[in-house]
Amino acid sequence: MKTESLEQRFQDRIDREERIEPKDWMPEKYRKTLIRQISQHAHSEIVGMLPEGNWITRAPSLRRKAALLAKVQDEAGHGLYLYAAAETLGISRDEMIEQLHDGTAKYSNIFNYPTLTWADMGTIGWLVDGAAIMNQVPLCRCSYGPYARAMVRVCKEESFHQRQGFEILLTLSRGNREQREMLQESVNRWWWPSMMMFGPNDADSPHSQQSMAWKIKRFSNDELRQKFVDVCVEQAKILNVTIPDRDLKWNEERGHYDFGKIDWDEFWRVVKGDGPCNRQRLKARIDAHENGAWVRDAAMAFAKKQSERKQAQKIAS
Ligand code: BYC
Repeated sequence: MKTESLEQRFQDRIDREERIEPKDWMPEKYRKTLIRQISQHAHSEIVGMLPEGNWITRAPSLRRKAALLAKVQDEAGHGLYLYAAAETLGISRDEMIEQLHDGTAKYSNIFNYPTLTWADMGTIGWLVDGAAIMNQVPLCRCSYGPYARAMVRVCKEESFHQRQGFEILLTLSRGNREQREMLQESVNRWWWPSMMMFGPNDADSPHSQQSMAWKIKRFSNDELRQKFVDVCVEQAKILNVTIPDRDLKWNEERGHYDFGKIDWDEFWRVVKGDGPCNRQRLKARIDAHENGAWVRDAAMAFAKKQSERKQAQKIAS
């Protein structure tokens, strides 16, 4: 009875658009849902550095290299804000990393595809960051304070990322035939995986209903996917590129573009670990973690020494 009224009071706070903060009472399921979503989001940022990292040494100019390097560093920063936001819910960074490495935590499907050409750096910015912004801007109004605040800065940086990607593609679209073909081929490979980033259709999304009631999610997976399609069709015209979907057409009645069927078998295969690069991505993360063990050990030893020195000074004075 007591729990029921606590839950009701919690829901009333959400309905009044009050922010929930780390020390406030919250249902266990709310805490778990947020840990799941925020940690998976953090993992996506960290794993998401790998496909682009592949092109830093091969960027076609110093200017392109500097921008790409800065973008990948931003992604590391996003991962760190998000891990810190998840830690406020009572899970440690070590536990989250372990869940990524042993495969119990997911990360975005999109980062299990290879980056085969320079055009992929542009397409990731345009479509992948574009999809990410569509999903993340509403998260700035998420009911959980630390997550919402982290998202404000993430979104500002993501919008720069999206523009730098679009500008790479715009340059290719004004280039020679080979460059224009490279652009089209890249968009052909990334379009459908980007559409999958929004998650399963609403009818097949087990978490959506509760997450919307708790105002963690403000729009459903399908609503965001539709907004993404509507925006991209117009941008594709500027790039003079064809979106690889024969069923894409304006629906006057709905006031939106209709689009073709998504291959959900492919989505689940990739999410469950059997995409083109899943093994390579996880191996790279695990290797980096193991190779960095000495840095963590040294930092811990230094912190211990500092605190012992402070303690000794206190006793002496
Ligand atoms: N990939 O009930 P649903 C970035 C899973 S990083 C893999 O709809 P929910 C960037 C889902 O986790 C972009 N798995 O779930 C970085 C669930 O499985 P579990 C990352 C997916 O949570 C570097 C199951 O399917 N963005 O921007 O209500 C460079 C059922 O789904 C995916 C975020 O993480 C997927 N795409 O809704 C460039 C944003 N979709 O957990 C760019 C924050 C679904 O029960 N997250 N699943 O095992 C969200 O907004 C929501 O978690 C989602 C899914 C919309 C993704």
